[in-house]
Amino acid sequence: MRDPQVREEAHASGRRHSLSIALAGNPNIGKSTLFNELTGLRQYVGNWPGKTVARAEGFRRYRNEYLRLVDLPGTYSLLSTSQDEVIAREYLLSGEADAVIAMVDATNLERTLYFVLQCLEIHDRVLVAVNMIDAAEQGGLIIDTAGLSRLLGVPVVATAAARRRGLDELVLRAVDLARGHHPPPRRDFYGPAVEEAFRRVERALAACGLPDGAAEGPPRRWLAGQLLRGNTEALDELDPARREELKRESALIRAAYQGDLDTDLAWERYAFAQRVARKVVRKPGREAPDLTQRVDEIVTHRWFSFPVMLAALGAILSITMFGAEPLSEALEAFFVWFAGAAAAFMLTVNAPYWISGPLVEGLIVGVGTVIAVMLPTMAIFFILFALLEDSGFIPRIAFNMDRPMQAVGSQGKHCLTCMMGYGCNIPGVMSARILEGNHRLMAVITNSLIPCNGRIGIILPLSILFFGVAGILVVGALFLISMGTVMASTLLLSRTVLKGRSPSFAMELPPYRKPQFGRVVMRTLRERVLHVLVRAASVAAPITVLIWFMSNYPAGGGFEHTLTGRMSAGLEPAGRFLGLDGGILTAILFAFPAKEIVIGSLAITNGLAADLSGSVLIEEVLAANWSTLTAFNFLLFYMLCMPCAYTGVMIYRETRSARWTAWAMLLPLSWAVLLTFIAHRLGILLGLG
Ligand SMILES: Nc1nc2c(ncn2[C@@H]2O[C@H](COP(=O)(O)OP(=O)(O)OP(=O)(O)O)[C@@H](O)[C@H]2O)c(=O)[nH]1
Ligand SMILES: [Mg+2]
Repeated sequence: MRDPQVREEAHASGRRHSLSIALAGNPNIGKSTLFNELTGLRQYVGNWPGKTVARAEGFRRYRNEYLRLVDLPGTYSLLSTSQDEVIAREYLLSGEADAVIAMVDATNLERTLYFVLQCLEIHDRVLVAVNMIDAAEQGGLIIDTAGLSRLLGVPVVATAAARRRGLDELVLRAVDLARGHHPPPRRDFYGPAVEEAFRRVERALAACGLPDGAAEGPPRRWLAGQLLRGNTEALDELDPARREELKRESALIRAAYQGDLDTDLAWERYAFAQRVARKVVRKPGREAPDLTQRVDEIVTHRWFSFPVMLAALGAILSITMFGAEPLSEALEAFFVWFAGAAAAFMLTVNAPYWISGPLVEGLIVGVGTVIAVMLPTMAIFFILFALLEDSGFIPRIAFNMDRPMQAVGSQGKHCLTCMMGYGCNIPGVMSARILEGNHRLMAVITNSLIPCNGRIGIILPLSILFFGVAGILVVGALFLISMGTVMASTLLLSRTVLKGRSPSFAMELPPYRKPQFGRVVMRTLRERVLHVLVRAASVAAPITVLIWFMSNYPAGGGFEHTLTGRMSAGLEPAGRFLGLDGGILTAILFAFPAKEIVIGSLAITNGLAADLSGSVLIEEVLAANWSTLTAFNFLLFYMLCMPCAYTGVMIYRETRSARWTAWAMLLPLSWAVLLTFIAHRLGILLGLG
């Protein structure tokens, strides 16, 4: 049985979980997929490295116990310094985990095994899951798991997390291991000279009375490795006399080593992983031609890559637009009927206006427009986006963008954080943890320039409404403008307040995989589409009702005398300056808590509230009142102007700095004002106004 009932049960029974099991491994290896399968929770999953950036916990019942499973961020090495990787290391060092499931990729054992060897040094109870065994079998690979277990001295289980294969055995073995039913793993991966250095440091540690083992802290072997690298931070908690002695001793051992110890440590471990992988992986028969390589020759080609990316964007937008129209019309017809029926019902029961007004005109029309306008386009767009993501195309975008991003002072991985932003800016901002130093701040500050699903859900249908088929070009242009502002802002930041070098990086391109259609559709509907609808109900509904009151009271004096009327009048000059009007700016301001409510608030600031139950939906009113230039100005300004309030809070949490939060709020606003003003002036010059 799985989380979340189990979590409640565990609390209710007053019994704490009895065992903690951590999931660790390289990025994009299937840790979160496994975690989700075991706990029933919904950690973000996709075919690109660096999605999980914080620790997640979930529960699962196993016989009479509660297992706590911990999904860790992916990491290539336990010695790196980016925040997501530090989180993984510190958790493994904390000794909280009773067992660690270290995952390797069956299709790429040699490279992913390197990390497992580090796990063996940092923890006493490690179990190896050879994941993606299905993909390995498809490629004709045979993995000798028993041999691997013998060579590493730890239990090994073959799994296909995405297909739920091998999971029962994995849990069984992990529980067994967590209870301590296994000798410590082998750790002698190095050549004789390095092993001798290790022995000497370990002897010195033992002489100082440092215990060995997970319960009392990290294994001696791990501490010895740190000291041999000249890293003495691990000793910080010791008393000064012992610390100094150990520092002296390890410095002597380092100095006595003949050769480059740092290089040998890394290289010999790698060579061991290579030897093991070669012994346990067999590939009978002829090498099949590598599809990933062939496709990548075009997709990551120096010149073809950009047309390919543009074509992918164009294809997504076209399918979305043509597919969404009939669905949208059907939903609209339903809400028109529903609002009419509700209004008629209110009349028959003689409901007073202060009840029927907010309920029908505020709630039903507000929420109805959100659903009718946004649902169809959003569902199609995000299903297509997720299919592309599951296939492995997204990291290629980051790879192709690496050169242009370096030219403006950042790097390709910055684009991965932007891809997260297309879903929602909150995880977008958090995902900047995959970067370090200035690059991380640049990614945090620029993320809200990327339209999230709330905004995309508005931009797509309004573009169709105003520009018809040419809407595809308008949305394409808006996406390119948004990416352009990200790059220009990064350039600006890297030349001014965020000068200085950030560490370089390596990025891995996972193999292309056939997307799992059913899973992707379900996941997208649940996590992206339902998310917006739930927000429409929980945030948008109360706010539209509040705005309704602000726009209708004090009653009797006309719209100009209501609070909304006054705000619109106050913002009118600013609105005119940008080719908009005060009502539009007020509606955008109302959408600060949640971007998706802008349509509902436009309905109200357009003075529709009073006779809306007669039921013209806002789209028709806008189509009649706005010129195409006003529509474009609105889309541009609304897309860029600012993140939602929640994202603002998240930016502050991630940066812990009022200064960077202010940058992240004001930079988008400045772009919005500048570019909308230019678009408006150009539009007038071209006679579109
Ligand atoms: N074929 C196959 N694909 C899998 C398997 N397990 C996971 N995947 C796919 O591998 C990709 C990465 O899975 P995730 O669970 O997001 O990987 P992760 O290790 O959590 O990645 P990070 O959080 O980025 O470190 C997804 O596209 C999964 O659908 C498996 O057993 N077989
Ligand atoms: Mg993950």
